[in-house]
Amino acid sequence: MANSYRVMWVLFLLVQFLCNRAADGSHILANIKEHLESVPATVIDNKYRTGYHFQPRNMWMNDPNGPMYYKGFYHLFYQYNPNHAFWEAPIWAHSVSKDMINWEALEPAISMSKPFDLSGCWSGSTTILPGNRPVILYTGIDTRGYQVQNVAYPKNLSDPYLREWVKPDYNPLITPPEDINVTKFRDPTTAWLGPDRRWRLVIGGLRKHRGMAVLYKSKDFIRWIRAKHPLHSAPDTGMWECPDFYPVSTEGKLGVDTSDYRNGLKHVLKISLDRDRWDYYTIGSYNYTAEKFVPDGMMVDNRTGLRYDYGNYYASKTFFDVATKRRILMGWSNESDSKIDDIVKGWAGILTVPRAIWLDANGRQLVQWPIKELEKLRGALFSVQNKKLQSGGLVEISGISAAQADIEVDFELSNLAKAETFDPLWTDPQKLCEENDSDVKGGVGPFGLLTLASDKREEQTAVFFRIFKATHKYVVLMCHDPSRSSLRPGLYKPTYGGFVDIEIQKNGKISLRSLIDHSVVESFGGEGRTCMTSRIYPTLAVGDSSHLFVFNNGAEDVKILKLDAWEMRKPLMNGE
Ligand code: DQQ
Repeated sequence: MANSYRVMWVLFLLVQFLCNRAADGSHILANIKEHLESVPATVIDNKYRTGYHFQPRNMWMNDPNGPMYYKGFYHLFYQYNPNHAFWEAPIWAHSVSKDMINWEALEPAISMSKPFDLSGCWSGSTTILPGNRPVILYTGIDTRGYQVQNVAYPKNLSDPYLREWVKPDYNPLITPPEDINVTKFRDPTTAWLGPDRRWRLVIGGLRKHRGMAVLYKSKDFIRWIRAKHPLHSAPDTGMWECPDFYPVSTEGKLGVDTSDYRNGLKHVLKISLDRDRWDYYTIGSYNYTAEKFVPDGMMVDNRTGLRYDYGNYYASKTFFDVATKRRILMGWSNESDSKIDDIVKGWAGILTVPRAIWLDANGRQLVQWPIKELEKLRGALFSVQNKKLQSGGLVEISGISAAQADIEVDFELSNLAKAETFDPLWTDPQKLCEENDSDVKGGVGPFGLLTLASDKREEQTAVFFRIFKATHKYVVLMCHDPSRSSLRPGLYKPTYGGFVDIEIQKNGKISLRSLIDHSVVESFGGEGRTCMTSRIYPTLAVGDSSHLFVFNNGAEDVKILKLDAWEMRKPLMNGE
């Protein structure tokens, strides 16, 4: 009953909203009404809210903005619409945390108030200036609709919560240059100091079809001068949103300050490609004198390139955590239900868990792993060791709450002889996963987890590997298959896939970790070499009715060397 009141209430608000906005909204209203009336009541509640992933109490969120550490607190800002559960003229919401797991919501840091941001406060970053003085750089949408770059400073540096932010009158700092589209010039990075003690930052931009990281320099953080060339650009890639540029060490897992210019560091340039809505990165060398970033030989800037996450993941941002010397990555995982579902739910958008990120020892890619603070939430444990899974085998992981869990499993493959032959034309891992779901029997694999599964497995989201034999090596494919994740008709349920760059023949072992949290499955394959995130909306596999299995549908036996599955507790989440 409460649910139908909610539908009516939402409908009423929606009608009011659309009547105020659009004179010709009647056809939209008819569609919305029709759709709302067809939404089964079971959908309209909070069962899809996550337990331990970052999300605001309500309404819409998208990109993480300007994460940083200041005086004992982690600060996170994010794109937020306080009025509706859909994107519209965002502001910078603000939360703080001692551990990046428990979050306290504060008042918004930046809202529309000045001619240089009256139409929206879009994404950006923070920089810590000498003397431990944080500054926000963000894109304001001005009264003409132009994208301009602004700064804001804390009002009171002795307040570790940094509750109030002030926008100096000398904003905007940077307006779109003539050759760049005025509505495609946004998302300033964290600024870094070069050996010449000049600040640098890049802004995502588009010139014709060329995506670019437009470079600016400044002595005083007030007057910014455009460099002759972009830091990097690539033809036919479309708009580069939310660029992120930072150094990484070639040894070990520790992070490096964004302004570190020691010899021997590599650099990473991440871009969020608006065309594909995925986050790509390249690793390469940064030449301060030429003011150029040059990706390493094999690295490409397009949709065949490396991705932080091969699933529902976008607009990510890293920061250097001075307290623990880690580089931490956070990304936005959008809903994959409909806009109407979001309005009815009253919320949309989560962040993936904070991940520590470092360069793989082979230098070919980054490795990511959930920050160790997450482990504080681990509760009841189910363990299995040395258990053989024969072809067709299925083991249920019982005794823990499978809808809010953290699972780590090491698989061992004693024999790769049955691995199917890999066709070198198979360059698209997502397609390969689509064509071979978890029911398609293989030689070595598919094996992995069935997450958010209903009792009889009418619903399940498979997370699995398949091993192929190429001419001189083995190829490991990792997939997320949510095609059977929900009995609800009409949901968008894309399959995701990525190759895992490991030499499986060396010891025959491969690890998988999956973070399951009601409407999200976030997985880390090959010790964090390939990551993917899916949003899931089951109807049966909900709460205590959710099950978790390990399966093997390959011809070859697989051994579960070690499996630990923890139920996860709920942290403090923005006052929920
Ligand atoms: N989201 C922001 C933009 C950014 C985009 C607006 C990426 O600044 O380019 O909410 O999701």
